[in-house]
Amino acid sequence: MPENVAGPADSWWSDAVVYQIYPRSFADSDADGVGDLQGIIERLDYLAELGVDVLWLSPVYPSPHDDNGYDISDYQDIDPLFGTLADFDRLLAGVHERGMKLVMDLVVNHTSDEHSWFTASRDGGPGGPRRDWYVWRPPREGVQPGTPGAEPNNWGSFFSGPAWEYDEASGEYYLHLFSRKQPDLNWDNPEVRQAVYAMMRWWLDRGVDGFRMDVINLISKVPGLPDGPVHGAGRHGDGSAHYVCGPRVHDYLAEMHREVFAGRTRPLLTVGEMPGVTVDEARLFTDPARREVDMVFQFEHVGLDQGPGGKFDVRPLKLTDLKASLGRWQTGLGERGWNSLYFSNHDQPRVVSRFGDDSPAHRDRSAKLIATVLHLHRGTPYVYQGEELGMANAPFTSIDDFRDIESLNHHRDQLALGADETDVLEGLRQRGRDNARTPMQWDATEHGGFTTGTPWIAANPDHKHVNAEAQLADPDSVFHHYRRLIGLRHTEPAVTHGDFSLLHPDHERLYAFTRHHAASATELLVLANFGGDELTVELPDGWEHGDTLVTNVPDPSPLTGRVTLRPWEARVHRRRTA
Ligand code: TEU
Repeated sequence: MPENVAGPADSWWSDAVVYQIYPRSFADSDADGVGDLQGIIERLDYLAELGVDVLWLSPVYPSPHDDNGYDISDYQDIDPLFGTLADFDRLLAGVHERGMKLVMDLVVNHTSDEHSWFTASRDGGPGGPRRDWYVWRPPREGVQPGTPGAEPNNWGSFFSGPAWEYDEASGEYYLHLFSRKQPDLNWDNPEVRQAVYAMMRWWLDRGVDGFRMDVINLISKVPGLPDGPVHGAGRHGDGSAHYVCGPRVHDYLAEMHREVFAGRTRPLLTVGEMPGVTVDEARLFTDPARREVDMVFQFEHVGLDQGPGGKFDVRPLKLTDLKASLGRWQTGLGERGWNSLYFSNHDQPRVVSRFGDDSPAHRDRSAKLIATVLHLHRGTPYVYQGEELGMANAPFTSIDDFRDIESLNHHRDQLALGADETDVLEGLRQRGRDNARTPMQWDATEHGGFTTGTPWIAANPDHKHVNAEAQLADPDSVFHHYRRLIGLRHTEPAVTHGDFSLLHPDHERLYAFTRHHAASATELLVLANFGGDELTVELPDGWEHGDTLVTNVPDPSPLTGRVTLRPWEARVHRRRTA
């Protein structure tokens, strides 16, 4: 590590915990059925009690909400649905008063098609102003424009269908990796980059503490935009090799760092959401000497329980796969890189339903186990709203229960291809993003105390017994388990700095690893029984004198040579190594 660059483990965020708020579903203060900034302000003391250090706010900018705000029509204002800039300033002040920081969601791979940049680009036609701010291309030679197959290449969108939309007025197509209302910006155009940097500086000057950068590794596309391979029966090609971690992405992030962050002395956080990023690439992105981003959100571990048909082709998780994947990232980023640690966010199903057991018998204990395993890894943990309560997937029954464009488009396209609706709905029920977007469950009243109006999406009926009010009052709740884990990260150096070693990698139920921190002569041992039956484990030598830091059962068996773990039991032990 060069002298003048602190290593990741010495940075302020290395022992921080980030809490993600999806404002639309967090707390509604004006009874319109949608969460808002005032609702968040009223819940800041709850977040301070949990002990988190940073809040990450999903987008609250003006938007047509085609993708729930990830389609931005004005980067420097607040959507009236959520409040005003004055409300935002009050929220920021409230966050800072409580010693927390706030990072914004930066969505600049694409804008909304209602952003003034895009309307100027589209309406000005070829050669018009801002035309080159987006990716416009003529139809494929020899095919009738506007008909299937006339798109400039065969790329599919993340949200089903082609990644191109035809503009009849100009006879050209524009690229959209996501919805047709999310046109991709042309990052090869320096005017685009400078406009983004100016906007980012504006938010930093307003006092925000950094950014979570949406699909930031997709901003550089391979020149020529070549076709991708077609997998299976799909008509569209997989263009990912031509835009995931594209040719100039490192140049652009280094330029962004110089133009936006260099010279700012207060602590800031940048995290790049990077679908498809590999460990080797992440080491480059997060190496402090390269001054690109502080950490990345990678997707390897949340793609292990799907088949070749993609995220809705649900397959059972093999724990050995999860252990191998997270272990690869623990050791692969080494001393110079840094991990974001997450299982949940607004795009993922509820982790207690996915990796745990959300039945009444095992829900709380499996939720605590999952949290223990994640928070004892090396990296910065992210808690997604409601995860700290063990909120579970919702009992969606029909397509009318869903709101997410990804799910609605998938349902429409699969049925058009002749798929069985029962199968399609089962995939959506298990993996749909709406599972994470049902209202935050504050109490047992109607709609979980989220709103006194009609919520934009139905609250999970289990809010009657799974809610913040009940858990704040119960010292053995999932909430207080998360609070203890977060507290441990703030007090136990081995949690942040300890070297990671996986134990029993081939065991199909046991998740066990150590964290050794020579500087504090401490070693931690994490044992987790990922299953509904008892499990007996041979302890490594020398742990009989260790102490117990964390447990999710009232009376863990003694630390002798063999330990019996109850169903979904997790424990953390500590011993001195010198
Ligand atoms: O997500 C990008 C992304 O990789 C996920 O959307 C995932 O690919 C998708 O859920 C398909 O499985 C970011 C945001 O987190 C997401 O909410 C937005 O929809 C997307 O970008 C476009 O902005």
